[in-house]
Amino acid sequence: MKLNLSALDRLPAQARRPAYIPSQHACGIVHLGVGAFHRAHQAVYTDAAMNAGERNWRIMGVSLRSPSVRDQLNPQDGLYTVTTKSEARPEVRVIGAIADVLVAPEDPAAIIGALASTATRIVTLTVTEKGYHQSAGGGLDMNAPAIAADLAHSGPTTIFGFLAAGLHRRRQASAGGLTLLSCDNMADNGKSLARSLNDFLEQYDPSLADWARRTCRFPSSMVDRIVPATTDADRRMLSETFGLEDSGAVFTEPFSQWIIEDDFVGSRPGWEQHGAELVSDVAPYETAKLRMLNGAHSALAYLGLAKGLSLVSEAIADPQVGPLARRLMREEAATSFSPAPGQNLSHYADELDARFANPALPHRLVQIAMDGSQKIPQRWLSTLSVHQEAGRDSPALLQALAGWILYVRGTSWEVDDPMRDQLARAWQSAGHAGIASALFGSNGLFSEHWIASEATLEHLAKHIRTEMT
Ligand code: CS2
Repeated sequence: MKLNLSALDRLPAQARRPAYIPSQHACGIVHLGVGAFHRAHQAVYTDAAMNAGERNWRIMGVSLRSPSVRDQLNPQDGLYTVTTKSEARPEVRVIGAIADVLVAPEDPAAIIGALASTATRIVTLTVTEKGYHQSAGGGLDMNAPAIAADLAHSGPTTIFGFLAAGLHRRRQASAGGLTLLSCDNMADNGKSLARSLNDFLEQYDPSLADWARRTCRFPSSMVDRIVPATTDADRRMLSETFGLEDSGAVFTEPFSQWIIEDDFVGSRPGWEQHGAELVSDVAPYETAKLRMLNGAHSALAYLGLAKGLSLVSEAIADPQVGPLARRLMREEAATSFSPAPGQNLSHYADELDARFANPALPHRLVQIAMDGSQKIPQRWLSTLSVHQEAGRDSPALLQALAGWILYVRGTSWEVDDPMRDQLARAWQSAGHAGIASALFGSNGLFSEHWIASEATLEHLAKHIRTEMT
């Protein structure tokens, strides 16, 4: 059965469906970056709020580049399923929270209109690290071609161009400010977004920058749910087991966590009634997640791929890679910051171990390996810099870092990374003896994030030499 509004009443009994009539709800949220992660995370919390009787919080989804999610969801009236997979039987839930998907290059005016609408109170974002165009020193990279083009008003393509045009219209219409809620895996994601948007607006229209500072809020949030890219085999399973044809299906683990800084302009869905936590300071949770979960994930990816493995569950079971990732989490990441009162990092590490091992969730290492240059600063380099300052060694992290350096050489595989060309040039000019220093020495490409000591550079160079000979 093809999933759409008219099929809702005839769905198989095991599939949970919205307790509200989706088409009777207006949108209150615009989401930028409507990929699988958003659909398995924030949209599920919002759907739960509407199931519980809250009204008019549907989501206007925006794809910044590709039309594929629009092509999957719009013919299904925005409906899609989230299937949780563990060793138990998969559970299927139909989500009605997404009203429509707009594709930025096709209809920028519709997106600006949605951002400017008085019904919109919250903009959530999952645009991945590179979508923020951050400069190495923090703040917005004004030299990025897409940012320069948006500042030249050549038609928005970046989140900043769209937000600026939307906020401009809101100010004109006295529609009030927005809550801009970043849900990406970056340290201090709310503050980073606020700072970069402010940098952009100062160039775009300084009076709008001032207006946005006064009227908008930028809460930080920590988001956590492992959502592998959907495969044809997943869709087949859904159709064979549940009789459902769903082009927009997403598959995930039972675990889900969302910790949000309680700093909103106006109303919001009661997400905390449905598992989210509203706190005054997200930092310890965000740090734990980035350094432990994401830090271990990236280590599993580069070291696992080097051994010819493909999945996270295989890498965590590997006799060398698995123990290294555990040491990285427990001995290096968990000891690099102070947890919040009651935050149990050892328990968190145990949970992560079990989540990585979930055999029902084939999570591909190449999915994690992409965009490493944007990920390793907050996943590894901040931890390395804390320990280096305290005179402590970080052998597991250094081995992972050597694994990444070797990976970005890209000899027989495609490196999917916005810094791919710079990394390739660094390898060409520095060679294996000098690459560690070209990246992490005092004039290295990553020196704004971390400058390795001489001893560490030698240690890295030795690892690289050993692996290459
Ligand atoms: C992963 C994350 O792809 C990656 O880099 O580390 O997407 C990870 O699965 C999520 O952050 C889990 O919440």
